[in-house]
Amino acid sequence: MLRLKKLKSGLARLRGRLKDAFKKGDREALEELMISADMGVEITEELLAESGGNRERLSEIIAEILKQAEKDFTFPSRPTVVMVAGTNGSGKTTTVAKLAVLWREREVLIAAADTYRDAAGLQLESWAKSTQTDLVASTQGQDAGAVVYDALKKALAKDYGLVLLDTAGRLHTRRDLMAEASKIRRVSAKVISGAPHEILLVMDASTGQNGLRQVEGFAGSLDVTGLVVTKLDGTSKAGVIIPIVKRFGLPIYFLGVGEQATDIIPFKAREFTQALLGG
Ligand SMILES: Nc1nc2c(ncn2[C@@H]2O[C@H](COP(=O)(O)OP(=O)(O)OP(=O)(O)O)[C@@H](O)[C@H]2O)c(=O)[nH]1
Ligand SMILES: [Mg+2]
Repeated sequence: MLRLKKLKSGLARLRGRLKDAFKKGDREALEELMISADMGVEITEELLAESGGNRERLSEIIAEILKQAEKDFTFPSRPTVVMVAGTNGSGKTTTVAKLAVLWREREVLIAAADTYRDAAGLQLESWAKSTQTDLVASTQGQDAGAVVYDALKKALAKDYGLVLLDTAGRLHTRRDLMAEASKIRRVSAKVISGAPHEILLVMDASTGQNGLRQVEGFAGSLDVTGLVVTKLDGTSKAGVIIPIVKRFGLPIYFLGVGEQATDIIPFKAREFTQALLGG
């Protein structure tokens, strides 16, 4: 449970300040902290009213909310195709590498479908090498759909169990790039019926409320099936998980807790609540 420690230490500062506020019974300070941790004004008010500012009670309520987002990841077919999407720098490529390591025994193929950013291919190649994962590489400017097509054909021919599609960072407001994301989906479905079986949206927790709006934008234009929330190893905005779960009702499959390939943990409501509030 080494990785859980990273989550706990990542949230230690916030947890410490919350603990102080509880200890002093300082409701105003507590309210301020919850809002500055990006739980949102409305939700903070609700949570405080419902819990009466009592730590155990608040902990129970938050764990209950977060429980809705707890879901085991399943692999409906061979190969299962997982598309990884999100805004620039949210941690997509790193998450692909982490998942490749986590699911190694499933026989993983990675597709470098980020053909937009210069050196994106190289970054993924270096991850593939260090994690010893097979990769369908690409060059900048290449059609992302074509890379996905090649990767899925290869996966079928060589009997891979899982294909991870790394995609370019994009804002949901960029029409051309969102169209590209849709194309990746269409191409996937053409090669393998039902693919991509999961579309994971990678969200950087440290972007807080801003990230929340991005989830909203993505979920509205791409059929996101679940979330990976990254950079929880050092953010004061981790409270944003609560409005995310309340508002979107999407599963949170994993949390990113560092830059290494093993820095990933499945999302567990109780563990997260404890890391946030102690107890
Ligand atoms: N601390 C920390 N850093 C992370 C985590 N996940 C990713 N990073 C870092 O965030 C930065 C961006 O990560 P990438 O994986 O390249 O992000 P991306 O979404 O693929 O970026 P683009 O492809 O440019 O959109 C890198 O410096 C990563 O090491 C995490 O869970 N914790
Ligand atoms: Mg990337």
